Amino acid sequence: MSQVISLDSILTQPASAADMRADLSKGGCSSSACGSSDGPADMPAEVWEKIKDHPCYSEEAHHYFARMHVAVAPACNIQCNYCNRKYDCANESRPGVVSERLTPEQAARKVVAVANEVPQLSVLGIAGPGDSLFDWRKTFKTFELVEQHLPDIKFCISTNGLALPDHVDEIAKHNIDHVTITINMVDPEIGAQIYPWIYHDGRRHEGIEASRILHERQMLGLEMLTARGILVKINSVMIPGINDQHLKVVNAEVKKRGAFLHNVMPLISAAEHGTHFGLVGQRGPTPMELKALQDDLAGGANLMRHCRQCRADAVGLLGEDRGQEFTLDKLPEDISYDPEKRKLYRELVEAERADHRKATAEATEALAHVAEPAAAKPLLVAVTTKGGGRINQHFGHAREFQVFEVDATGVRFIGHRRADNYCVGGYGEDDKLDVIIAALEGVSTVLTAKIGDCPREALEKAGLTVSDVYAYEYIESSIGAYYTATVGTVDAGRVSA
Ligand code: CLF
Ligand code: SF4
Repeated sequence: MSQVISLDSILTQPASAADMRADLSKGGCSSSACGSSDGPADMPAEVWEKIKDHPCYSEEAHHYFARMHVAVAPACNIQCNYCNRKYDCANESRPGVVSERLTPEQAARKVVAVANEVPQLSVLGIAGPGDSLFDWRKTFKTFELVEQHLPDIKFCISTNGLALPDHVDEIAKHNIDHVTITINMVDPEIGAQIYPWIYHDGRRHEGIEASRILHERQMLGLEMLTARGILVKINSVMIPGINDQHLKVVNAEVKKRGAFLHNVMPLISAAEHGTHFGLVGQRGPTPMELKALQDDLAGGANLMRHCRQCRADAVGLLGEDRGQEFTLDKLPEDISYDPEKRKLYRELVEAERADHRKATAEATEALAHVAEPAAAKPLLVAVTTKGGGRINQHFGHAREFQVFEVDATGVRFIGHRRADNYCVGGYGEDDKLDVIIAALEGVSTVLTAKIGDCPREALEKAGLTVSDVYAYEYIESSIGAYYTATVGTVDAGRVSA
């Protein structure tokens, strides 16, 4: 077992650079692995350079780097059936969440304040609360102000794509290397079930005509961006019975046009959100339905599986929510940027990542020698983590589980399970455990840093294996070691399909 070295020391202490280095040298960082599907060996160096610190574009980076969103662009030019205009753009935010609206000047001040306090911050995203490119003046003004203060932050935007072809030059001018387009269909007949209207060329369009225009503009915008080498991620909302099977066609079409990643997100729909889909009872997919579709998409455009459907005012690592620490009323009067802590954090992360990758490679090599029974199915293993790629979170503090698939070919990250997606009833402790057990459908094992006797017994009674012997180890090598030690002995009743 390795000792914990932790980037935690940087993140939790107002330590001097010298203190941080001393802490690192005490280290003892050892093995385990990173489950990143694509690393520096899988792509041209210039592409890796663009994504290596982007928590959404690199699965590996999401263990170490944070993003923040600023809500500067309130206007929108379309209507999605999963959106309620009272809240923020549901194409890039959890539905039903409203953020603090900011002017570009307020946003720039907030970004500097967050950069001083959160050394993991690597990306500033503008994703609404309406459409970042329909409200383009405020979006580009914000980037212009931020780039004067923070030369070492990446810019990212998310858009529905309708106005995109008009702004590709401006996107390139501001060095926005990452653009997300939400594309839910390439067939306007399906689109008509998702979009009741759009506003384009000075007038409102409805029905199939609206979806046809949206589709053509989305494809044109995608082609224009990829022609300039800008990395494009496609978000698609999976809506069972409407576009779930169709997303295979979407995946093929966006791959053909050079999309870098495809992120299939589950529809989150509830009557209290006041959306059309919520009110008519349109359900979202179950975790296993989402996984089945993602498995079907293997071999197409590369999939992003670690999206957390962020809050609209998200600040922090994906899945973490520090937005409330940085509301306007809490920002200091005088803010000037101090790059030192961020610089040091990046140096330490580089070393940690190299160690993590080495451990992953060793774990994969060890798995290749496992005497796996011929009929063995991959196992799904859930872990609790608060970042850094380690099993370093107490079960009782976990608001989500990261889920990995393991077999003799390796350990693969396949997604996360948020217990709160299932929170529809009262919340006694027992209710919470029931919710968690339901969220872990298909999972056979939970690896955690620590767990009390009561939840351990409840999970075991539900057929799950629970272990804390890999506490503070890297995730992937722990799962590899667990698999090597137990293959062939896991209860087939909880083995995933
Ligand atoms: Fe924000 Fe989106 Fe940029 Fe990331 S989020 S604008 S690409 S910096 Fe990321 Fe959040 Fe998923 Fe979006 S986890 S909802 S994919
Ligand atoms: Fe809502 Fe975003 Fe759709 Fe506009 S693009 S209607 S803000 S979900």
